[in-house]
Amino acid sequence: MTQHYDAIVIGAGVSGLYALYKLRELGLSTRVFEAGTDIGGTWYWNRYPGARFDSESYSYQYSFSQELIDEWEWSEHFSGQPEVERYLHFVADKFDLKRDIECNARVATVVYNETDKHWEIATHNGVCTRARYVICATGLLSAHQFPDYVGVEDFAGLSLHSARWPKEPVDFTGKRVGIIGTGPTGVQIIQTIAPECGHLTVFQRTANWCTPLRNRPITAAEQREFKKNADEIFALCKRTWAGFIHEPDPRAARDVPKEERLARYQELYERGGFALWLGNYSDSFMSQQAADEVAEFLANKIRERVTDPAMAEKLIPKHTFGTKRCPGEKNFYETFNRDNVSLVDLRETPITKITSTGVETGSALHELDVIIYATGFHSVTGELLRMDIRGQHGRSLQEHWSDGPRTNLGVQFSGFPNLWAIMGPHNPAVFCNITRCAESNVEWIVDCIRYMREHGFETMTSTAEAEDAWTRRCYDSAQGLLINEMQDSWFFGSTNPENVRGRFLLFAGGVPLYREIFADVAAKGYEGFELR
Ligand code: NA7
Repeated sequence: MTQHYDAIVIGAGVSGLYALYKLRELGLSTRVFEAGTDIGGTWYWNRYPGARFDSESYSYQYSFSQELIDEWEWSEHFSGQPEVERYLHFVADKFDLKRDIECNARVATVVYNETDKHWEIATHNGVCTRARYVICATGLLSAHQFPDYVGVEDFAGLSLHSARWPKEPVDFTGKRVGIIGTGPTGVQIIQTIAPECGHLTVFQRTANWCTPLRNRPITAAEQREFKKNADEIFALCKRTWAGFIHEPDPRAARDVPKEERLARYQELYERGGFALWLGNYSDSFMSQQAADEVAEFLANKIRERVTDPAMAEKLIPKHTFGTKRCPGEKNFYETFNRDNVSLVDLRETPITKITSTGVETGSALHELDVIIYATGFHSVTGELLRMDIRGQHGRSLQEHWSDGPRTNLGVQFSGFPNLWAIMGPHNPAVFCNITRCAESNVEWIVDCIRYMREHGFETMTSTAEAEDAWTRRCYDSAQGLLINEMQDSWFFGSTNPENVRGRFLLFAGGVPLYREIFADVAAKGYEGFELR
């Protein structure tokens, strides 16, 4: 039997939970479908050892309810996955959200019925619904990927992907463990499990510029401060380019004496989190010279911390500082001083295949009991393209995006009326503190729906022209930034299986500008969108 709702939300992570809350406020009957066996999205799936925030906990939390802020106590400056998951359950329980969420329900098809202007949504487990509005809250980094090495299926030991980590703890004691991938996830896992493993072999294709996280417990006095100043913290996040608490020095690095610059790098290095990445000088993302100086500063730190000079050189990245998100580390570099840790540089000796007993690189076979894949995601578009979404004239999203994703403001696609994406392609996630961006997207989308209902419009869809203009604007937004020269990253979908790679998938104009554009479009009666 087909159930009818006003709105369907796909995904019960940070974005989906808030979308449900806001749609309910509007009085809409809403159903949320979630593929996991429970809510939490990213924080449900990524339960690997060492998983934690790279945003300060109090800057990542929801801002919409003072009561929620008052009632919840974060225990650490960068809380770990178990606590974040508990927080999302606390939110869902507090606002009684779970009664409208169906877990274990991965959406398979989302098909537009032009006759009655409704969407028909079916899950893999056979639930069929119809709704006027669909909101995809499927996340940017949800569609996890195994590498396409020959033999991945053949390994006889335990294979784990970081984004599908089992709920039961994995015991590494005395085991020969191999990990492929040294992005933010790989770094968190490596530094956490190394002391436990019999031997840990790290297979590194690209070293990353890691900065110290400096996590620590939140003291009672800090707790009181954060609660009292919550509004100021959120206001600060609204002002900054990336929605974080880190504000760069407004001067260009070249206008500051070298000694003062080096002292600032040291101070930011001590401060932790993304301070060195985001709180540097105003030209950090544009000036090669400024980025190279920070890189040299960090390279020297690595040389100081890693005792074997040859190992240190392998751990020093070769790409420009700041062009990828910086993994937050704690004793990551010291991990490579341990006797039970070895590093295989895949640029020197690439993996040739995975065998039943381990990983083969060139002529060497690394025998293993466990292989951990921290190899990332089909980024940004992955989860949207895994569903079969068909808009007007039966046109699929796959067809619509055959030359790379096209969106209007990152939230709508022309030919797909009343379907919105939160944190879809072309949003500012390149530098974003996710909840800050998710909240503003949800609020804007729900305001669209409110506007439509108040003004008697049945459908809203982006015009093709506005979509083309926004898509071009996203490509242009990366021009002049150093990130544009670093196409080997998830910002460009470098490991995505689509035909088209190397398209910048995000908006690099910053979070404040993004919010201004949204406000402007709404103030002009949703310019660039067709309301019928
Ligand atoms: P990332 O940042 O996409 O990192 C994936 C890592 O896996 C990276 O080191 C990749 O190396 C490596 N990788 C991917 N495919 C392969 C193959 N085939 N062989 C060897 N190594 C491979 O994902 P994360 O999960 O670490 O982090 C994602 C985001 O989560 C991060 O930005 C934070 O915001 C939180 P490569 O660099 O491609 O050479």
